[in-house]
Amino acid sequence: MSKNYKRYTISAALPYANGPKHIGHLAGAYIPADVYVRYLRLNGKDVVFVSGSDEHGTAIPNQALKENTTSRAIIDKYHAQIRDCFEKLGMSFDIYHRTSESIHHQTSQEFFLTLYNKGLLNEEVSEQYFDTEAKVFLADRYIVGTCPRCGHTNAYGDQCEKCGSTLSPRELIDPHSTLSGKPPVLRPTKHWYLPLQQYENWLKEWILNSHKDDWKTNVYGQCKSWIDAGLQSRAMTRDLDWGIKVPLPDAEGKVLYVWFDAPIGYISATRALFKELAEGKKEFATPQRDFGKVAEGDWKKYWSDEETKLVHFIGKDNIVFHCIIFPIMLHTSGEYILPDNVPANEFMNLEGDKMSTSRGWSIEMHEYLEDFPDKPDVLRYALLTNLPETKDSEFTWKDFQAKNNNELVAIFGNFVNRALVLTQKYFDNKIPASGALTPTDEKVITDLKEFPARIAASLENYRFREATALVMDLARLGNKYLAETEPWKLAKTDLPRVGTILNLALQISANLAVLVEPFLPFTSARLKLMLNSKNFTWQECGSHTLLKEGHALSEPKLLFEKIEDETIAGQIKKLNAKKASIELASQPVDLAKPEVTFDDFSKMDIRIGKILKAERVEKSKKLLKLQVDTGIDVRTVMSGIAEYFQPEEIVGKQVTILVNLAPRKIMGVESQGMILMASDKDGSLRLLQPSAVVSPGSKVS
Ligand code: B3M
Ligand code: ZN
Repeated sequence: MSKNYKRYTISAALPYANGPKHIGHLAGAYIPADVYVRYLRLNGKDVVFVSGSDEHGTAIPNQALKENTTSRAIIDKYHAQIRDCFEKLGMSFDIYHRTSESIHHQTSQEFFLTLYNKGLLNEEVSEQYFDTEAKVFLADRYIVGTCPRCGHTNAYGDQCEKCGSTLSPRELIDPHSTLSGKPPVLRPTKHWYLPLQQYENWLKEWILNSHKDDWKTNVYGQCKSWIDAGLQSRAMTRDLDWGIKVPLPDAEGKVLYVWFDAPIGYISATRALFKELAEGKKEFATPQRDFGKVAEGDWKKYWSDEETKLVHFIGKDNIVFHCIIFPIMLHTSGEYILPDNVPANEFMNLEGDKMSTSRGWSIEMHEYLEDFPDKPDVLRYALLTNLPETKDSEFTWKDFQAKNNNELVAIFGNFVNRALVLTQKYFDNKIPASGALTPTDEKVITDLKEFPARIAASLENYRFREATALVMDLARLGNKYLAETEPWKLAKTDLPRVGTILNLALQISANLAVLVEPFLPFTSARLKLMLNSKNFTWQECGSHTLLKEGHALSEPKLLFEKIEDETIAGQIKKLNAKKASIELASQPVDLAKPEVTFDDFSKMDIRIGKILKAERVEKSKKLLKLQVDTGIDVRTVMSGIAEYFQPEEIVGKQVTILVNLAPRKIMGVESQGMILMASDKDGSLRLLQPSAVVSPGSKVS
């Protein structure tokens, strides 16, 4: 199965530019993809790494509606945000493209026409919901109604968020349009369908037979259940005013289905990359070996030549599109290669719950970077050691702290720092000579030799957690070697022996600097700087003679720093607060009460008073007994605010009071008025106070 490929095309899913992306997205697709690509480059492979923003589909106009702006403004805003975060986290894309670019529109339309001209798309007319007032066909998300399964009255045309069922708009009871609020009507509309079922046999051969052993079981299993359940025709076009126009004369108001154009985005990104390379407007993300002069048309080799290995990195919710629909498109077009592998990951949960931006239970990339701007590698490490490779995994802040403090600081950082500091102290910061080797040294040298191949084997099989653990094992080997040989104790008696030990420790450090690069690129760069070492390749690693005797080192600095308990507690608090505030904001407010006349209103005598005294009421959790100076008199008011205020904190405060409310007895005490309060959606109460102190008895009108 494992073929020797001449070049590589590696893609990472195109995130929708409709909002920020969280660390679960990173763990799903981007970090594994980046590690893989960096590893290939270190091995001198010819590779292009593409990704970019997915800027079509209903997700974009949906968000524009929410933010009260245009689709264009949404994609510009989130494209820039996501691209910048990726860059700060070290994602080494050769190009981070956009599906709104004209070269992408052109590539997608050409692709559509290729299939159309071959007669592979079926034109079908079906009935779809139409909003007669807004004069548009409604995307599933724009239709709400009652869920036929659970009775939830606000279910969407594609999904009920209460019970989680997948729905189709026609199943909704009492549907209405979110645009006009009116019930939509069914209207015939024409679309172009890809008959997936016609390719079942081909898919069975290609996936179920040929990739049984090399695709991950979670990916293979999902494909198998789709194929076994029987495939259906799927419309490749939509009635929408946002997207890529269907390139046919009779297709007014129709655009390509977002899942038709988005994966083509990988192709158009590659095209754009080579165009810019050829024009000298761009360079590869990392200096490439000499693959000759680049021409604009070279992109084709990365998509058509059988000697190119195509790998798609995605999260599990994208499997069907990358393993079934897009491959059928590639196959039937007759022009493209197929993915060799689609190593999709499962999901990463967060602190015991599903990660979700909309529910506020997430750590967004930009949030992490704001709080830990100098720690991109710590996040990479915490995610890498915890990737949802075979099943869902979980991110916790405590684990993040432990990975940093117990592994990055205590093992990796500690080892490298000891080697460097001792060399500075005893050998003028130059690589000391290596003398006679002991059996301990020999054993370490033998172990060291095996690491590059062991790490490579894990990476070739998309086992990134295992590969990350191996790199840490190499640091552990070094740490243990120093602990056993204790060079700091020998300095007085046997300096040459100390030199031999440090020489080997520094050779391990030099290996680490290279082998850790795919995983922790920023750390690798800093370590290389301290070691003053050149860019060794993967093949050169494993050697214990990378750095020559007398080679001068630079000033040692700490690679990692401890993360304190307070920092972690602060993050957990922040996460809970974000969720609570989103929950509160999403609760509906009560509708307005029936209209009143001005006369009705002016019957109420509302004044500003001052609380003179406040005391708890025996046997009541809710009540405080207040003495209020109303300006007119001093009176007793029983107020239900004891759960929100301590008596001592409100004495002296100004309050708003209805003074002509008929008195009534509460818990045996006559209450002579009512303190007005703001009650939030969760029922919590706050005092209403004038914006500056006014004299008691001031009227409110
Ligand atoms: N934009 C869905 C997602 O962000 C979709 C991926 C497209 S990959 C071609 O998960
Ligand atoms: Zn439901």
